[in-house]
Amino acid sequence: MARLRMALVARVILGCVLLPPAFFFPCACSSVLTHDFVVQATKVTRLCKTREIITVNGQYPGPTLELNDGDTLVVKVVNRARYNVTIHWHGIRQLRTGWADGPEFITQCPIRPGGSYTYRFTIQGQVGTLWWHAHSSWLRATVYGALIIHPKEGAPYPFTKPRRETPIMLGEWWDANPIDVVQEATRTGGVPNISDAYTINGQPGDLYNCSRNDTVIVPIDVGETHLLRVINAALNQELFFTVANHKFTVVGADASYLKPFPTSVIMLGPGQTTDVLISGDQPPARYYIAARAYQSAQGAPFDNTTTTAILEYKSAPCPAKNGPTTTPAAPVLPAFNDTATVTAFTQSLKSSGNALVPNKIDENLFFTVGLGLFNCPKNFKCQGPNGTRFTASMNNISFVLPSNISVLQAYTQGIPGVFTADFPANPPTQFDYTGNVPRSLWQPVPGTKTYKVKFGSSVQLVLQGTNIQTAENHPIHLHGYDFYIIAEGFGNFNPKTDTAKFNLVDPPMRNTVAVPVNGWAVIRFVADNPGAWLMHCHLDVHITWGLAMVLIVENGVGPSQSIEPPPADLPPC
Ligand SMILES: *[C@@H]1O[C@H](CO)[C@@H](O)[C@H](O)[C@H]1NC(C)=O
Ligand SMILES: *[C@@H]1O[C@H](CO)[C@@H](O)[C@H](O)[C@H]1NC(C)=O
Ligand SMILES: *[C@@H]1O[C@H](CO)[C@@H](O)[C@H](O)[C@H]1NC(C)=O
Ligand SMILES: *[C@@H]1O[C@H](CO)[C@@H](O)[C@H](O)[C@H]1NC(C)=O
Ligand SMILES: *[C@@H]1O[C@H](CO)[C@@H](O)[C@H](O)[C@H]1NC(C)=O
Ligand SMILES: *[C@@H]1O[C@H](CO)[C@@H](O)[C@H](O)[C@H]1NC(C)=O
Ligand SMILES: *[C@@H]1O[C@H](CO)[C@@H](O)[C@H](O)[C@H]1NC(C)=O
Ligand SMILES: *[C@@H]1O[C@H](CO)[C@@H](O)[C@H](O)[C@H]1NC(C)=O
Ligand SMILES: *[C@@H]1O[C@H](CO)[C@@H](O)[C@H](O)[C@H]1NC(C)=O
Ligand SMILES: [Cu+2]
Repeated sequence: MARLRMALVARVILGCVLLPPAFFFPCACSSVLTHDFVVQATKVTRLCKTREIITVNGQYPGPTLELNDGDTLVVKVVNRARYNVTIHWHGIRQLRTGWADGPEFITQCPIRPGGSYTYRFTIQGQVGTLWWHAHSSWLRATVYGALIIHPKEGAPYPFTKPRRETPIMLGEWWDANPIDVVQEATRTGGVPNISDAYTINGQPGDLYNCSRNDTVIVPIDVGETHLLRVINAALNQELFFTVANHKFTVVGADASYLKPFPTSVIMLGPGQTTDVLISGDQPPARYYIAARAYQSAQGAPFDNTTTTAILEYKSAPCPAKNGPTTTPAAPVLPAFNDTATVTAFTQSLKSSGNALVPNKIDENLFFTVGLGLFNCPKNFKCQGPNGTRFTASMNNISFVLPSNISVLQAYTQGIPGVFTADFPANPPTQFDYTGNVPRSLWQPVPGTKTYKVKFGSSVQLVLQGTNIQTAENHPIHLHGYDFYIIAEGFGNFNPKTDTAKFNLVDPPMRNTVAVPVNGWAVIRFVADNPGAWLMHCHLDVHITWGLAMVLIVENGVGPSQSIEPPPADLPPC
């Protein structure tokens, strides 16, 4: 998938004076790009079976959107499927355009079958790899695509310009309808069925039945540099990613540049992206590109398969190319539970530019994140441990989505009874979060609770994993914001000693932080974007169980610090 401006794109130049090349200078011209997304049922064949899946425009993965920083994207989504749907533009700041963010019942009601909605927003100061995906039930299993932001016209990358670029979307495939899988789990209270395959750009690759003929081939030439834009679009699994015999230079993550560093393996939680350079510095041949699980929850079932694509040197001798006789060079992946490799990788991430870390804190927050168990309703048989139902929570609140209006509509229109503004700033009970937690603390309280902050507040948030039921690495995503990750560690966060570990100089900026298993992470950001912003675990099984909350950021002074009025075609509830 090379740089491909889509046929559907209408590029309208706004306010840009075209000068002859001799006068060329980086111009701040911006464009409006319009796309049509038709959500529809599409037949595809994977793992020897033909299934009907939900796609955008019949494509799986969906269309890659490419634009420049400063451009405006206008996407008309038409729902021709039988499910409610919304689309989320993962990592886009959505400054003052929260109505276009997408999570159902948070910023909008879903687009019902037969309905449509036009998402309209401007990229402001973001460059790199993001993606878009459905944010309604588990539709994002197949409804997703890459969203690539190039620097403003004429502005350079802070690294050698790669000869080629390829989005690498890691996905997860069920030999079943993913909506049936989540509905079954919701009914029984048990763990949803694990997936049957991982995929690279929609294809499982050579190691699965009936897949070999469609394995994705990524070309490279001797001596050239290739930018791989790796995106973890899997539903429920953190993944290791590597290329046999090659080293990566990591240059960005979640559309923020990083100080380049070498590594042979990266780990991405669902929602995260990582930009890596790879050089054609090996003997011309074929090499496996591969991904498989990083599974931090001990004893939990997981999909233990490996997806592959092939890095193929264009100058490789012919028989190497199509002959089934030559197997590509084998990749080396860490063990599924190799947390030490994950920690070493995470600690290598540093901002490349000037990090403007807030250091006067207005809101000092501490949220626990983890699992739990609900007692089974009477006269019902639940399939969680000892006849319970699985659940999850932040600060002991298991989030419940509103069902008849969005939080943002209820907030801006002052409609009572939809949510409460009493999400606790600190855990309601202090306990040894990562120790042996007494069973009496395992059952959270369901609720639609939000936490409200003033426009412009500097926020510090400690995300503390818990050992309730099972400790696990949780990829926590905050909508509408990028944040600095100033420290991470294992065990309980200690405000007396752990502040010494804070990196206020060059911490990485991301939109999703993988909170270490049985550990903690500290993030900081300035609440400069008014709206209602979902914060949640990006393992969909955990958001289904309630591992979420909503941060409400109030309007500041005047229109430039206030959320825009809702678009006229915002879907009715
Ligand atoms: C989940 O797995 C069980 C056991 O293999 C199977 O019986 C059931 O049909 C699966 N559910 C779905 C929705 O595929
Ligand atoms: C491939 O098919 C064979 C024979 O049907 C089966 O035994 C095996 O489990 C399948 N492998 C995978 C990875 O699905
Ligand atoms: C793969 O391609 C070969 C050669 O074209 C063909 O004989 C074979 O049937 C294909 N296999 C599958 C599973 O489609
Ligand atoms: C995962 O699969 C590999 C073989 O591919 C096997 O050696 C390993 O034991 C499996 N691990 C688990 C935890 O199932
Ligand atoms: C990883 O799992 C294996 C069993 O599959 C176990 O022997 C090993 O101790 C585990 N390693 C860690 C670091 O937990
Ligand atoms: C389930 O019950 C057994 C026996 O009473 C107990 O040992 C175990 O800890 C319980 N597990 C959970 C998750 O409550
Ligand atoms: C919407 O749902 C809330 C509870 O979730 C309820 O209090 C309210 O009355 C409902 N409003 C309408 C218009 O149905
Ligand atoms: C969560 O709240 C419930 C209900 O008040 C309580 O039983 C439980 O102990 C609390 N757990 C924690 C971790 O605060
Ligand atoms: C679809 O969305 C509407 C609200 O817009 C809601 O009332 C309905 O229950 C949803 N349908 C499903 C299947 O979730
Ligand atoms: Cu989680």
